[in-house]
Amino acid sequence: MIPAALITALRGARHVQVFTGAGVSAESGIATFRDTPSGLWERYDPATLATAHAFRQDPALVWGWYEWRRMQVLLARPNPAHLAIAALAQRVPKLTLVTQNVDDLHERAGSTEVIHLHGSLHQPRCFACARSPSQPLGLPDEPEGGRHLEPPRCEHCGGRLRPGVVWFGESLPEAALTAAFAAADSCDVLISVGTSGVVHPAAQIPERAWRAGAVLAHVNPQPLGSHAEREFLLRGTAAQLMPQLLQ
Ligand code: BV8
Ligand code: ZN
Repeated sequence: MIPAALITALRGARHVQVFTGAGVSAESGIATFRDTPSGLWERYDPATLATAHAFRQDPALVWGWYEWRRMQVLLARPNPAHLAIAALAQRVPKLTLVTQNVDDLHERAGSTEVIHLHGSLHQPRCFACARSPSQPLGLPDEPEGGRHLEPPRCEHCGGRLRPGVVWFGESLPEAALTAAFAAADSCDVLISVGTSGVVHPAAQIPERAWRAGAVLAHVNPQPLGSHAEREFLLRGTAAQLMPQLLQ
């Protein structure tokens, strides 16, 4: 059930920011970072695989993990939460969508100008010269069993391609973070959907919006901490609750 005060705040909002994490794609079948996926990957902690160090140590293991994840995304479809966020953008004067996710499910649901703080699975680049391949990657080589896959080579310098994501210990794209913070400073309502709020600096965004006077809402089946005022905890899943915000 969505509190009436939140519906009223949404109806009167000039600028709404939606901030999503892995939980918004969970009901599309994409494993979140907290739930341990099946198979080989149960033995690996994403935080250790999602690093440049891991890629240097074992490029085939890391590339295979990302190709398995890319396969999951290619087979997945946007869920009602992605669709509701795209529809919300037609209902409010201005909507800024910021995601920590590296999938393209927001775009495939019809959202435009999606701010990707942590990059994308669909934009590999060379680990050595940082240039992108002229051709998009084909279908992953079915690594759902978690096979090691040798990364393709760069057509410019022969170096190994790496996933176009921001690894732990790497800086976020400056323009994306600046835009996300600027939206947090000026939005009237911020809706955070499916994020555990542990990954920095992205995790600062909701707090920053609250300090700037925004009304906050968190969509998550798990309990989260909250301020005494101007903050709503909507306990439930993204696909269940996000369509209700459109009422
Ligand atoms: C940097 C791309 C420094 C890769 C990712 C300050 C304090 C503490 C630590 C740090 C700090 N500053 C920096 C750090 C270190 C580190 C960090 O934050 N570590 C944490 C883990 C302690 N940060 C970094 O390294 C960042 N870089 O700061 O650089 C620097 C400075 C100068 C010069 C050089 C460097 C880079 C962070 C980016 C890492 N890359 N992704 C990839 O995807 O493989 S982050 C990765 O984690 C994903 O993006 C993912 O989104 C994110 C996990 O967060 P969530 O999205 O919240 O997902 P999670 O699984 O955790 O939670 C899911 C939630 O959904 C849960 O709450 C669950 O209850 C809920 N849920 C489940 N089902 C549903 C649902 N909700 C709704 N509906 C459902 N159905
Ligand atoms: Zn190269």
